[in-house]
Amino acid sequence: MCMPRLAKPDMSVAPRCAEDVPRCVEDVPRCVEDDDSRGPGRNDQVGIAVKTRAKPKKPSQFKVLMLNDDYTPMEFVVMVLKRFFHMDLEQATRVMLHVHQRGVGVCGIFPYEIAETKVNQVMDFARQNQHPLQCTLEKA
Ligand code: TYC
Repeated sequence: MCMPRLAKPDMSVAPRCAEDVPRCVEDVPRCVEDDDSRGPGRNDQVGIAVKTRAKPKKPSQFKVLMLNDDYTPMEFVVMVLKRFFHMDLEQATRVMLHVHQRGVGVCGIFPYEIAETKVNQVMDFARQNQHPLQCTLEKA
């Protein structure tokens, strides 16, 4: 028997990410017994699920941006790019010089929570080392 309005999502398939988790009754497959109509013509069929869930949305992507300043040493920026964005020396040097010359550059593109974590890690590390390096995120 189907539980009206408290129907549970199918747990046999693990959600790929938080975006895939049903948030409301409308996201959950309904069965015909959820129909509130009573009396003649009532549909007595049991256990036929009607899937109404919309297509799961892809999580939005965010650019992590590094900003130039006049005081943070170039070597420190290169170290940050290697440590938090897994760049090799050549890549990190290229991105650092791009930021130095153009004012801003992209360190990577990630889902929101990862991008936010990277920004916090960079800002914390810069602060601990008394450098004014700034890092921010922007919707890709
Ligand atoms: N402009 C800095 C200097 O001349 C170097 C630098 C590069 C600083 C990139 C920040 O995001 C930055 N020492």
